Amino acid sequence: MSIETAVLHEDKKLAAAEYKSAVKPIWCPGCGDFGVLASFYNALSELRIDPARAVVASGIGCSGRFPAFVEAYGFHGVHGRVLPLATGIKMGNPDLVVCAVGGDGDAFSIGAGHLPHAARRNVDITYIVMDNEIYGLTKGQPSPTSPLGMERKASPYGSIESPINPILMTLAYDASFVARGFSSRPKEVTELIKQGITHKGFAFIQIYSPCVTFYDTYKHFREVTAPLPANHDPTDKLAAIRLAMSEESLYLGVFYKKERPALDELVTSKRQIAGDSFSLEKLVNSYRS
Ligand SMILES: Cc1ncc(C[n+]2csc(CCOP(=O)(O)OP(=O)(O)O)c2C)c(N)n1
Ligand code: SF4
Repeated sequence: MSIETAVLHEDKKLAAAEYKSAVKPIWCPGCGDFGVLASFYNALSELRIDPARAVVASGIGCSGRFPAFVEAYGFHGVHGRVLPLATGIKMGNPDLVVCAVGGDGDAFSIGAGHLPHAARRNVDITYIVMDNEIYGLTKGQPSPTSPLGMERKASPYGSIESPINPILMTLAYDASFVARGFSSRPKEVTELIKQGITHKGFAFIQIYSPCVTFYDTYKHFREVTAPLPANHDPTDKLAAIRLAMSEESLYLGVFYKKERPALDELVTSKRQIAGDSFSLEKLVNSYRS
């Protein structure tokens, strides 16, 4: 997005700590979501985002508590509906920086039907999925990204359902920015979030964020993740697909990035052609009458 309308005036900059709200996270000590939250504060600080011009929306889950911990506007919505919510916020006020956050259950189970549409419409939001490969809040049921054979209390014989590949899926949906990070690599995650926020269009970022209480995968992800090859060209979609399918490593970095008009730009240009002026005030008043 052009974030000009959401940046602090002149040379003003807030420290990362100033994006912390007064609400203290109640996540279990060691939860991967902490790493994502710290990176998020850093990204907002480095981009000099005005907290009064930023909105963080979420669905339900441990990760869904995220907006409460950020000094910005927040909306903790219902399970699986963060993308329609964030789309409405962005289209109602395109000048805002809008981020959607949540877990793999929220994103790929109950909310999965919304993902292709947000991607194909190229809604100018950044969608951060904290993927712990399990339902944390409801105490450890398998999620769509749980690996085959994952044995927990709710899957005593091991998970028997093939996991989805979120990167492959969003590439197929034509998301215009597709990236993956790991919560234990906060500098990289900060960089990905910054790139997602400044990308004009739908930015999808999957971040491995282990659930220490129900499925501690820190060691596993340290072993199996690797940076994308240095010569990867993120405009090459077929290369991105091949890397997303790799069985050698789970690659981290920007798989794909393409510039194409975002939904708010298309709507604005259609309105201009039709001579239809838009303002948030007019929209709100239309519901009052
Ligand atoms: C309509 C509806 N169905 C089911 C639930 C129960 N529920 C709450 S959170 C959740 C899944 C949480 O997993 P995930 O989205 O991966 O987030 P995490 O807690 O792991 O961060 C479920 C099934 C609900 N709140 N609402
Ligand atoms: S249950 Fe898991 S996902 Fe939820 S706060 Fe605890 S460690 Fe994090």
